[in-house]
Amino acid sequence: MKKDAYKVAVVGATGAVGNTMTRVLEKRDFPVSEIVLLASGRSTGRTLKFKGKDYPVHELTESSFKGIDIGLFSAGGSISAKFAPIAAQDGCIVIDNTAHFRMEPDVPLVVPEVNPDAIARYTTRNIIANPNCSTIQMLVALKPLHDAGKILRIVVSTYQSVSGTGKDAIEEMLVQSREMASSIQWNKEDGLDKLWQGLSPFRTVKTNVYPYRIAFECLPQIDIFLENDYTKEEMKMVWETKKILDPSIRVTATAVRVPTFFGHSESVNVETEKKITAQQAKELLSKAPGVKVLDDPANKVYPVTALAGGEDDTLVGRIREDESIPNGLNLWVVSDNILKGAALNAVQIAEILIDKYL
Ligand code: NAP
Ligand code: 3JM
Repeated sequence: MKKDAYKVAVVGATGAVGNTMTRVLEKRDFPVSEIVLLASGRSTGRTLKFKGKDYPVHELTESSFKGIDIGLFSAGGSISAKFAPIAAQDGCIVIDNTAHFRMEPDVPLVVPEVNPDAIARYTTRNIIANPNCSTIQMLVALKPLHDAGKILRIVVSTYQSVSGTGKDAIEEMLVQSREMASSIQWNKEDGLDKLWQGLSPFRTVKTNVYPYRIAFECLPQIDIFLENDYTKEEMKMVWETKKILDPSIRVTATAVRVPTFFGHSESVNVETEKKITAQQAKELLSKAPGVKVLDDPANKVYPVTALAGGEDDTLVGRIREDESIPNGLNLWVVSDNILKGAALNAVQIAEILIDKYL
């Protein structure tokens, strides 16, 4: 049903992703006739702004989706598991940001720059899945290289910011950082043993969100451990890449949480069937949709999270040949995990949906 404007529900509207979805709908002037902001009962009574007006936050219930055209979900896997089918049954097309439906064969899993045509298959379930943030930015960067030289294998390590875990994690990192920075009295004239002493009370701080302190630390665990001793976040990158880009690609991933606020960084190594030189890769990436190349080592130009925050494009730099194999490339890929990694990708899917399929 083509319309001039659509009734849109944002599920998890008070969260890091949901709130950004509302901002992206505004910024891109998505045709919204009515916005319905949904969250848990804890948020009842709050209001949020949309296009300069205050809107109440409603508690998500089974009757929230009557008359809603599009539902943007980001309130966690168990909420989507329960409420996305209810919404879909009521005729609402769900664009789901959680991992819950991603690998179901009859649910399209979409990165608009990579496989926009998959959206056509939304009709079976009325659900479209948004991939994991780390998968999205990696595939935006790898699609042009795969088209040019066929990627055989990917080895990726991620450096993921705390905003990917949500508001509680951002707060946990800030509280820990403030406490450490103010209580550790050390300057460069002091010996390192004094720094060790200052750090010592923080070696076993009590945490709520992460298993260990995240301030001034790197944690090689994102999401739960699976039977093969990989984390679920790592396996999401493997499974989702095969579903979106090419089932024959071999992928191995290590996902690490680092103490940055916004933006995920990735060291990506690919082996291709056909040789792609670093120069060719730079040219291909410069023309690729959704990519901005920042690569001028002589002038210290490369992507960092400070440049990626608030930016729609995925930044790619440090493009160089892997000298240990005949057909290999190394890249450094950085993107705003809340924007392209979640909210923007979901709204781009909604845009294609209404333009081409409704
Ligand atoms: P967040 O900042 O912690 O926000 C969680 C949101 O979910 C809040 O709006 C919260 O409402 C709502 N919520 C929690 N329990 C609820 C319930 N029982 N009923 C209704 N709403 C409920 O988390 P976030 O970073 O925005 O992430 C939210 C979800 O998005 C994640 O769990 C994940 O599944 C997905 N996500 C996907 C990606 C991606 O890569 N595509 C990236 C990040 C997150 P209250 O404020 O009322 O508690
Ligand atoms: C990113 O509570 C949950 O089930 C959500 C966990 C989560 C996910 C997920 O698995 O859906 C947090 C942050 C993701 C994701 O995008 O895969």
